[in-house]
Amino acid sequence: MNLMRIDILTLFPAMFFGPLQESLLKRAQQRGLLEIYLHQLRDYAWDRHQMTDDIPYGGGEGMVMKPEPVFRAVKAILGKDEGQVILLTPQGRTFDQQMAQELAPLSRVVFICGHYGGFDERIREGLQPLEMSIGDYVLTGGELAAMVIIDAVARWVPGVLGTQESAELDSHVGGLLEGPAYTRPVTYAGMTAPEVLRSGNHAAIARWRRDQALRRTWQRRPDLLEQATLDDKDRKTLAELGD
Ligand code: 6GU
Repeated sequence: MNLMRIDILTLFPAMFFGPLQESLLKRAQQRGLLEIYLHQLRDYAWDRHQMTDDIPYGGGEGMVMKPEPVFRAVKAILGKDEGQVILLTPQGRTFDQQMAQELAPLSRVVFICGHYGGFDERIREGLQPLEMSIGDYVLTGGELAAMVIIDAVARWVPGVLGTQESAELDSHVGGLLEGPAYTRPVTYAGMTAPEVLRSGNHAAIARWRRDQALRRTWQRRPDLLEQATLDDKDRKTLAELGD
């Protein structure tokens, strides 16, 4: 079985309490598929004031995360074990679905969340972490980014999703957005669910869904079509959309 152990180093462990203890991530931990440990970075700051940040050499705005507490913490967390260290920073590689699937098979990951004006550069030199961002906007710290990444990765740890949920069919998997979905009743407020979905013709349903996914992607995220795997029928659908 592929158990994933995640350690999170942060000044604000309480930020994680809600998201990690509900829904899918809660169930994954209860089933033993995922182990998540929170570590208070301040516990590894040994000076009298337990300082984790300090003013930047050369002057300027913002405080810089000090190296010693981070190195001590990572050493204590990993011991002799191997683990992928991930540094959350707006300067990192932008996280996407492919990265989520690549991280899922790892057995140990350590997330380092920073605040203030960034990390002392020696943290990068010494730990050689993977640096990750979740998008082109600035957050107050790495915590929310770590939660987003953990959630997206956990869905790909075998056994985490139930049979009701299928990771493969979701938006962004296979490079397309999902098309529209319907449930009962057949007609609501004069709007009727498509006949084909109620036809029982599985081949026709699959083709309709594929065409709708192509249409939605073409309308909303045409950039994704350049990377998507398309066959001749898909290209025919797209050609008709362009007419
Ligand atoms: Cl990982 N950190 C911060 N502070 N802001 C971000 C981010 C990370 N990703 C996007 N914005």
